[in-house]
Amino acid sequence: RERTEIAPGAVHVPGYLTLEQQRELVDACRGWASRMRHTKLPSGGVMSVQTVCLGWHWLPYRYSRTVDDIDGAPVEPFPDWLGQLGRDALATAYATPTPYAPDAALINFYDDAAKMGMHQDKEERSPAPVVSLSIGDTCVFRFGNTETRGKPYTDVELRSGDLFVFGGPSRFAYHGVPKVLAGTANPASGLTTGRLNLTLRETGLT
Ligand code: MD3
Ligand code: FE
Repeated sequence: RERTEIAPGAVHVPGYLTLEQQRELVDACRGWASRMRHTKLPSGGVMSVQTVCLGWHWLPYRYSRTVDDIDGAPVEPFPDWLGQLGRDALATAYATPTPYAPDAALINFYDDAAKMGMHQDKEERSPAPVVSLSIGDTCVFRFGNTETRGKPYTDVELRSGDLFVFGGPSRFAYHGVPKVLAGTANPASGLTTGRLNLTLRETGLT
């Protein structure tokens, strides 16, 4: 199948998920959706994306076993089937079996207006890759460099069913989502509007 390495360790696999797998993931995410929140930033801002976490709760800028910034409830468990999907995704992207034991998922929902600014993901204590799965509306994903928030960067469209893996030298690159392309979702994906992104991570925490 098609695999594009946009930078060392950063591999895009278009159409990785079947429509049936996309619908199953959307259904699972609907079960967690009542816990989706706009994360508050220490700057006083609020993220436009809505997020729910599994396994470990991410808050700026650490992980917790409890939803410390909302109600202190225990974080939802990270299901085994999602770890299996992550291992299959990594093996497909890197075209070689690679040990992978993700213990956290961040599930982000983007409405038409949501964006994510350029940032690095540095809260994990493991060098393992991040697996990203996209469903629903197409977005413009911006993949930058490890030195600065700005140029040089590469813009890539992520469509429903696409897999992206970020490992090796790409693991700590700046990245963001400057735009969601409204109205591009295929209803057969399970989403009629908006974009879902699941990222699987090894936190390296105990
Ligand atoms: C590159 N999410 O949750 S996925 C995030 O589409 C995040 O919701 C975006 O950035 C989204 O932190 C982008 C692609 C992605 C995720 C994690 C990465 C790219 C990454 C970690 C390191 C390098
Ligand atoms: Fe990120």
